[in-house]
Amino acid sequence: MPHRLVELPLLRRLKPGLHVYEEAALNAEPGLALLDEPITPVDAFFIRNNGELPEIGEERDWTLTIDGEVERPAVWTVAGLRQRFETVTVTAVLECAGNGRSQFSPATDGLQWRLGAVGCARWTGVRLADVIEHAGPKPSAVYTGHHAPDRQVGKPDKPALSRGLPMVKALAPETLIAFAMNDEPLPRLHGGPLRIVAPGYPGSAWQKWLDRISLRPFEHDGEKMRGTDYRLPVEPLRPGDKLDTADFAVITDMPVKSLVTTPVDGFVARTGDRLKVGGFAWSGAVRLAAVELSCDGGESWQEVPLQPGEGDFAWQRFETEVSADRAGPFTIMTRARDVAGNSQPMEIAWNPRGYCNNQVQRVRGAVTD
Ligand SMILES: Nc1nc2c(c(=O)[nH]1)N[C@H]1C(S)=C(S)[C@@H](COP(=O)(O)O)O[C@H]1N2
Ligand SMILES: [Mo]
Repeated sequence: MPHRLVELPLLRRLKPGLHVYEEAALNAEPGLALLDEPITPVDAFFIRNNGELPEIGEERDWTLTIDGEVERPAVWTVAGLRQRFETVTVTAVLECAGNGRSQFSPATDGLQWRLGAVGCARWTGVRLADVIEHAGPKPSAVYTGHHAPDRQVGKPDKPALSRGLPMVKALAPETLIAFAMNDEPLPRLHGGPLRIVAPGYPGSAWQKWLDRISLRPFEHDGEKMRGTDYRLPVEPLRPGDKLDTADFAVITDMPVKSLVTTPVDGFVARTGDRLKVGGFAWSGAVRLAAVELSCDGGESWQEVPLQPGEGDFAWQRFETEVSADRAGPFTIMTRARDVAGNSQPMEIAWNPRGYCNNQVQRVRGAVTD
């Protein structure tokens, strides 16, 4: 039976509010109103698959192998990991590198995500660093390679995705092998029994259904790690420019960004109303400095207080009111800035695969008399 016939009803039951893409692989995202919570509920969290959902048996039969450039290769069960290593919880934003790709002009190949391929959850597991240290990494190890049993649609011998992390991120205290999401066992759709959690890195680095970690003596070259996959040009490129993959670098820390989750596009307010504006801001590695809001097309910006987040990798809430004082179209924009001075651009620099769109969002509505 084609996988999709089984997967689609499951997704509709577990995540009824999501928009499902017409694709062979199962991909779905929520409307922004569903993201109006500090911790994104599982039933509102986007789903991204590069291949078919794998058959996953019982959790007690799941094993994770660590091998490659290590002194002591090992095979772990989920229970074994829990028993041997400290359990930690990290609240972190998970965002697909292709989130917002539909806004690129000219359009690029790839899933035409709107702005909902992002969420913030509590991830619980063991530190990837502890598991690596236990295996005794050799000095030759510079990168991890992550493996999972999912395969490209209709190609049972081709892995769907096998990405990895530079050693410095693999050993960072926030990077986990997670077995729980929002205090529930990690759902199968989100990679249960085990997935990588790499806070601040693009979703592609968060390998789902993790069953093998191989330490590599060079940048991992697994599926979707090569060519221009999940890479940005080092120097800006224009549409039509000749591509040399030597001039591309793997996306690591995601850029600073903000998202208005209330109101949403198409809102209607009455003149004289005080309109509640709320949303979130986040940034991959560099801490947030501020969020500003503009209701006059970017002529003037006003700083909006940021509420504290649940740790360094969670998104931070902002909430304010604006007055709808004149009838007509009304556009709300927010712009986040990090402590290094990077701001969201009004228009994103085009790149050939449509990654990392953090351009200022326009929420368009109307004010009526
Ligand atoms: N095994 C496996 N892991 C994967 C993927 C995949 O296709 N296969 N997709 C990646 C991408 S591109 C993203 S954005 C995130 C999405 O995680 P989610 O489906 O839990 O939201 O998973 C990542 N991990
Ligand atoms: Mo992704």
